[in-house]
Amino acid sequence: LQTCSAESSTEKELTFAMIKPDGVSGNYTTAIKKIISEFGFGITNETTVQLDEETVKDFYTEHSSRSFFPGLVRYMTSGPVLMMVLEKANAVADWRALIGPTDAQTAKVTHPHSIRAMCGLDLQRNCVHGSDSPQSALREIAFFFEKSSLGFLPKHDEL
Ligand code: IDP
Repeated sequence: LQTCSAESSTEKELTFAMIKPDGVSGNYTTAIKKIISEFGFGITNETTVQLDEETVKDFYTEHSSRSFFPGLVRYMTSGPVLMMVLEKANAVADWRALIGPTDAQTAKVTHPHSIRAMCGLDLQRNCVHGSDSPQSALREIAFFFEKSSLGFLPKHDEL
């Protein structure tokens, strides 16, 4: 009789990734997807959407009292974004490591091979998003995608 295996680091994990408006309009989607595949992530779901103000305010609610919040909302609604659910062992930490620090200018110095160093512009326009913990990943995936028998379906309007 086989016992249930305990959770191990080889178990697959999901994370939520997004190519932000500057990444999409700067035509970085293909390059970023190539990196995603090269590093062994599967893309289980993806959808391109134009986010509205209300959705962005909800998504970034933890930052609502910060002075950069209005600018963040303007930036995130400035054009379409590509949202993806990524899957692999250690997906959350590995995707965060791959995107690099929040400030793209810092990334260019300290993490020159990171995605934000490659395509980000500054502290705000940093080209990509990644969940910061497994808990955030589940919350963010549930925020944007609906569970269905077919997997996840986008909750927000597809372009
Ligand atoms: P993260 O995206 O690296 O997890 P957070 O601190 O969660 O960073 O911030 C969310 C997003 O808000 C950042 O990715 C960036 O676009 C923007 N942001 C964060 N801090 C600042 C700031 O000080 N000025 C302008 N924009 C900021």
